[in-house]
Amino acid sequence: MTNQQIATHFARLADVMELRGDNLFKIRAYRRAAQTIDGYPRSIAALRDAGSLTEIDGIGSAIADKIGELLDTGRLSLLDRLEAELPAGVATLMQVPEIGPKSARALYDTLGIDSIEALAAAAEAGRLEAVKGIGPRTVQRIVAGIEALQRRSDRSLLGVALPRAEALLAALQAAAPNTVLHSSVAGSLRRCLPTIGDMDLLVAAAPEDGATLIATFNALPWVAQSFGSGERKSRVQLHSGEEVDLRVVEPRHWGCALAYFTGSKEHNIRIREIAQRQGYSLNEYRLVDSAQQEHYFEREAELYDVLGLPWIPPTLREDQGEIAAARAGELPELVQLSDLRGDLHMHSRWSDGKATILEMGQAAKARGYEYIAITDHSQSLGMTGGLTPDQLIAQRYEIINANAKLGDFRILQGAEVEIKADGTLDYPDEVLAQLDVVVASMHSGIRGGREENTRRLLNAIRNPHVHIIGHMTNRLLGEREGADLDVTEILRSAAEHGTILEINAHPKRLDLDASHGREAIEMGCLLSIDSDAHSTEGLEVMRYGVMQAQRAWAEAEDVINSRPLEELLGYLS
Ligand code: DGT
Ligand code: CA
Ligand code: CA
Ligand code: ZN
Repeated sequence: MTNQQIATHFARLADVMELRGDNLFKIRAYRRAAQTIDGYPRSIAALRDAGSLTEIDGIGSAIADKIGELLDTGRLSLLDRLEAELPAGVATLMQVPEIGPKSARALYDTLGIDSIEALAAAAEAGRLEAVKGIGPRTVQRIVAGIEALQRRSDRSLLGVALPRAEALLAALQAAAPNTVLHSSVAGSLRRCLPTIGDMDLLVAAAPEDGATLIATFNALPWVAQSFGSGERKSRVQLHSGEEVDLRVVEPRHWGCALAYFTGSKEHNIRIREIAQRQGYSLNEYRLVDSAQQEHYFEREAELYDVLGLPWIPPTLREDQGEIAAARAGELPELVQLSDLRGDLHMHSRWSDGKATILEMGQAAKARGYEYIAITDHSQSLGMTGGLTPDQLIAQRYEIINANAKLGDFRILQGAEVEIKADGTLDYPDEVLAQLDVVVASMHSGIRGGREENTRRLLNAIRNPHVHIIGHMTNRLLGEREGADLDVTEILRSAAEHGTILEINAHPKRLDLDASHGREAIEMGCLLSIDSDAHSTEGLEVMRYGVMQAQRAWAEAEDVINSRPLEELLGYLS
């Protein structure tokens, strides 16, 4: 059992006791223990074996005994008993991020709510405000919390799953040299969705190698358990939690199989209809014509070609008009990572970044960029070490010095200025006017209503000193809903004022999302794909931003940072 798992049990014990109205001192002691254990740098299990648990501050013999029980039996009998005494389901209310023990208790006592479903129904029926201490704002937060909980599902971030999948394929290739003839990620990974349900991997190998490859894959050290495998497929769970579907096909099946397993299902259905209309039948291995002749394709493009279509990039395969566009010869020429010449949103040690300005510049130059903007946080974001106007002046000197050392490369001075709750910006216009690049973002207070949030963004968009709106909704995938916004109104205003909209490439953000990005382009807005890096390694996430831009049908000309420096500066001024 990990320290974190032990801590979770004590935190839950404290919650349940609070829900019951138990002794406050005990509750506090359990909560403190949970915090201590969670943050403890060494293995609690090992300390217990060494008999030295009680040497830790805040862990007395009673708690040490409970840790022992947990480690031996995997359970806390006290917690089990107290939970059993509660009305069934009340404790589960606390899974909703906004609901603590007090509200859970009040919800049950007042309205008899004992499940997430009952909670959602009561919220919908407008009954929650009858509960003491719950006002309209809290209701909104509870509704958002329920949605977040339902969505928190088991999907993993593209930025986490894709590198893992790529490493798995490389490990398979290394473990079975000369056997893997082609390999690729498929499914939502290949279509680059922001979150991934399960990982689909596809490998081509000679028919006689299939079974060995499957066995080799199942024996890779990353694989925790197998849910069953055959000659040509395997479904496993990794130690890191993800589930993986591996398929092995013959090389001649590669084109059809890759197309089929890439999906989306909706895109596949449309493709199959097109095949049928031409008298073919199509499955994941081959195309059969009306004379029962079988056709195999080693490349995906050959399949599309037979159907009279150009190859459609996987990032477009969502049945969102890509087939009609392909037929009309109007597929976009999608922006590529190599089109980007710079990165206009990143942080240095001046606020909450880990690297110096010079280090960020060197790392960006090494990636082949021509320019970057350092956009540290503004003053009101205290916990990020946001800069005062005076600090901005001092920072300017450091940027000038770094530029002198970097030669043919340019660091621009920017800021990520907070759009405050009242819609004003965190620097006065005179300060903003001194900066090369102004990214305006909302971090705080996005739980205001739709109107308030929209008004804040519109104010920023109208400000002539603001160049870019950073991560428009401020969503955090799997953690937090984005702000409720009138997106169309915002995009219209951005187009009108020439304000650029960011696709933030951080794997947790990917904000704008693809549908907003596409709407923005259709309305005539420019995009900027930015890393929001807080370290030199943080620059690497750019590829996820490019993938989302592709999903938004963006071409290089839609993306401001694909332009050369002079052109960029011309636009910004
Ligand atoms: P996910 O895993 O939820 O992120 O989404 P996908 O798209 O990876 O879905 P998954 O893993 O269930 O299936 C992978 C691909 O296999 C899917 O994108 C298309 C193909 N596929 C799966 N089931 C069907 C089906 O019933 N019909 C068709 N036409 N294709 C399917
Ligand atoms: Ca999948
Ligand atoms: Ca799958
Ligand atoms: Zn930032």
